[in-house]
Amino acid sequence: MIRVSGYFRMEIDQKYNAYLRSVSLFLAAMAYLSPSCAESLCSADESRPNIIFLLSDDQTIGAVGCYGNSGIITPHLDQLAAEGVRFTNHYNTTSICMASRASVMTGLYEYRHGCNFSHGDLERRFMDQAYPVLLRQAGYFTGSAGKIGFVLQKNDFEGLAPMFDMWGGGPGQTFYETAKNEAIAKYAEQYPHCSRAYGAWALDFLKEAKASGKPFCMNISFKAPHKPSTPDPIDLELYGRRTFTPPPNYGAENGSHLSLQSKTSRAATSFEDGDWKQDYDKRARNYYALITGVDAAVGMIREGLQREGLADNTVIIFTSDNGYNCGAHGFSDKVLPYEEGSKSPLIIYDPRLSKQHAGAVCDALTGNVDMAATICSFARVSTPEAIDGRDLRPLLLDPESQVRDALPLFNFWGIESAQSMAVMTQRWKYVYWYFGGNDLQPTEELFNLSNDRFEMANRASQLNYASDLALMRQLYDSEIESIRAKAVDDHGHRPYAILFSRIASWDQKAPLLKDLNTQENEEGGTPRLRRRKAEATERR
Ligand SMILES: [Ca+2]
Repeated sequence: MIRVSGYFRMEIDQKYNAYLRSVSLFLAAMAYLSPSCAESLCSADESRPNIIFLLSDDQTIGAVGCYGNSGIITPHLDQLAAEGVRFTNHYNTTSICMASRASVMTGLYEYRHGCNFSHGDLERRFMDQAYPVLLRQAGYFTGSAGKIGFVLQKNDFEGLAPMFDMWGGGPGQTFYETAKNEAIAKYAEQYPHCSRAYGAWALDFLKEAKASGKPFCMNISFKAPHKPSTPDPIDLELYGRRTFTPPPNYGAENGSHLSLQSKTSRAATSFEDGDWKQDYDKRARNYYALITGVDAAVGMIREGLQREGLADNTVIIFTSDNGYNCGAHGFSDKVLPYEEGSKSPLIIYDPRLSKQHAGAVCDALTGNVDMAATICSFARVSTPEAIDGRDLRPLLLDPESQVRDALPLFNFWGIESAQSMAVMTQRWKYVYWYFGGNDLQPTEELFNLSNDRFEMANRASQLNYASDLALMRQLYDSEIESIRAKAVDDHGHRPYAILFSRIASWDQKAPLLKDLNTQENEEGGTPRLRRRKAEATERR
């Protein structure tokens, strides 16, 4: 008989317990993830849960209490995270409303669905494979309300409504005044500001969905906290004269190490005379109060679920379509690949999971393209082949695991000199600023996010990071090859396989820009003219 000392006995016990834990986790995962469990372990209802997808507009990851912001008031989102799983590395692969929303719907990167300001509207063939359409075909009762953010080709917004069982969507940017939004105007007397009015719409949806006898998928796209800075007075009052400490990378003095190209962006030029510089506290109060209004609607929805007896079988996903720079590095706005502009909160709550998963934090690399695959997985519906997004459900059971090694970030929009592509791993962010005109030189940036979350040191030219740089360049080049192979036709994304290339010369690139700016499009204007119009619309 082998005698085991106390220390080693303890180690063996720990290993055995870890083994038992891994076995039980594996069995739980099989039951949770496998379609076959529907018949064996789960009731029919539990196998196809209801799904609520909540999307805010322009909310950066730091603008929620549970993400470490002690100045903002978000009790319901904090509670949702305490009961669910909170993701800390969630990126919008194109960080602007229109393209991001199309990526959420389809699970495709922008260069594959082609939809963005100045690139064109969403083709119907892509919407026909969007997750709400697939779920409805599979027997789900579906609904959508709020700022949809894109239209179908031929300027067809009305074509979206018949794709849902219940519709509360509005065109363009929609309005904070409830009464101005036709689809929710009936709630205006009780809820004059739209965020709570969308909560009221949701309560009516829950009743209709319950009456249908089907599982449901409800999508609410809040207007808040997008500009203009006009929160519900009920929420603004909560902040009183509260003041805030800007983040350590706040202001242009903390952006001098960043590329000159980034300084030509709307995000840079609008900072100087914008609210985030002129009156940080006032702007933050308004921004946070708008999010507090969304939080109140989340509370209304969760109360409604309890009242209708639906809470135990309804998955809730909360995220945003893009981040917001909030003055970081001297940028307002979004679009840029830096952390504040591209990252959003992501919280997923599945009430069917055991309590041991409540409050888990997951650092895996996730993206807006993952929403469609994840929602389809919850509903046990197959996704179209070869979408870019991944199913995040395995991360709910094992937050330490990963669903990908790398994720690209794109900006195909706005002034040409500030467009860029980046690639992320969990540790590194590599950004390539391709623009070499106007006396600018193409620029590489490499940030070590494991110890520099505020991106204050560009490591690209430091010799001791050469191997990391080489690896990130490889990942970047491989995404260029994907653009070359997979970019959708007729949306102006194909030239970016050369424009964003690290290898092609500026002489090869410059004529492509000229083409982009002079080519007539089907609507009779040049892309540049359309872009200016789109910028004007987006600024509202
Ligand atoms: Ca947005």
